[in-house]
Amino acid sequence: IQAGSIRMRRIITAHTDPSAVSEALQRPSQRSTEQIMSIVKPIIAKVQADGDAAVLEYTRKFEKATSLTSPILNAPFPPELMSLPPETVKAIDTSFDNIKKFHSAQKDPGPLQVETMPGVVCSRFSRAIESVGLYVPGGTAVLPSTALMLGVPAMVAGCKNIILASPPRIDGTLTPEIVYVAHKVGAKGIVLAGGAQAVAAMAYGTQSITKVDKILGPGNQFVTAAKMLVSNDTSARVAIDMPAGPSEVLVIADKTANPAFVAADLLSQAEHGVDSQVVCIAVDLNDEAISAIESELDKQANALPRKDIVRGAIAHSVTLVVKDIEEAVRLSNEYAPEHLILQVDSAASLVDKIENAGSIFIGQWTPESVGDYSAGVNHSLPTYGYAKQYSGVNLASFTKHITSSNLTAKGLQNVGDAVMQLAKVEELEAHRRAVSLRLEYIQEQGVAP
Ligand code: HSO
Ligand code: ZN
Repeated sequence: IQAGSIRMRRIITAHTDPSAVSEALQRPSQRSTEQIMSIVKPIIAKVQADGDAAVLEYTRKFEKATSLTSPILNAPFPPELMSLPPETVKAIDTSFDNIKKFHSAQKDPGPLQVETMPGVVCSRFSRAIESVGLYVPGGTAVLPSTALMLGVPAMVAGCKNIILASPPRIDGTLTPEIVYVAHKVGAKGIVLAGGAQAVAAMAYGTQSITKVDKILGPGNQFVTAAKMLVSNDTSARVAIDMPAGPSEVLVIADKTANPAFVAADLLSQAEHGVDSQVVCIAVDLNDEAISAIESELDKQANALPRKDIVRGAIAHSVTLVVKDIEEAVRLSNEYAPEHLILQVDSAASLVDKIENAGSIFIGQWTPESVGDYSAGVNHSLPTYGYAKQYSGVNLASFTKHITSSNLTAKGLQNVGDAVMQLAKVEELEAHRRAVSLRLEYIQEQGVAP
């Protein structure tokens, strides 16, 4: 290995104890939740107590935006704040259209209705969550794509009040791309704050920021901790999308995979942050084939502007060499990656076997980047193994369901005995009588069938 070379650890599973393989698939440990919570709690309390003044104070302190005078930029947004080169406008518009198409197709086809017994009709239908707060992280990269991934489905769902939150730059402004996206999705305003203070402002509301019903969007550990705290506070009555951790990708590659493509995909995730993790599962590849991926990775990594970040991510990343595709799928399902890239022969036929993943990228012509930006799928996905129980952001994230029951007299006669008997078992007499007095009425008065 040459000095300065960037390469991942290599583990051949056939020669390794299974517990060591599982160990290699652990996510990099994060700062303890308790430690983070102790930093975040007082920030939330201060925003709750002092509102706008507290939000402004934190933004001045953390973003160094000392000239900022209001914690929110309200719509309509001045055109000069979203002036962009035409090629950027075109890219945002194309991505917006595709994300809109895919999320519009996720709408319920109409109320679901089932007659469970003659005269007993149950329905379910969805309604938009009225007010949502969309967190768009700042930090080492500007992420207008995240504004699209959250804003477009919120708009499609019909949320009446959409607000964004994003930390401003040092001069107090936002990147014009984010303002343009906010404008396109019909956002009412953009909270000029990041971190726990932005989350608290949207959860409780301030003098100038409306309280929201749900907060969505990725963020660092402080943002995640704040989201968890406010969603546990019944006085806030606010929901969150999911806990978020650092971004990650798992690539399954076999002999048919192009080493340059595999390396490029691993690096596109590694450049997100030093805490990102990338995993390559090499299916029955010989030494030469693995070395080809490794030298591509090293070569490409060293040519990247963010190579120092990449180096950090690669340091806790791993290549697992496995014997067959079944083993690859088993390990991938165990890891439950946020992104799963399949660069294998007949990749599409493998999808049926995937149980846990945020989003799958099928075949050699589908880099994760297309899903990150423009294909139409959402890039706000469960990380840190949460793909085992969470879906990524989708249209349903911005809606909730209402159910209804509608019975005829005949229906009540049909289901009444079951209800009365269970009410009796639970010793809830008022429940039983709500049925029995109606049944008696029907018996005495008769009703039209
Ligand atoms: N891969 C990131 C999303 C993103 N990539 C934003 C580029 N910009 C997490 O899914
Ligand atoms: Zn990405």
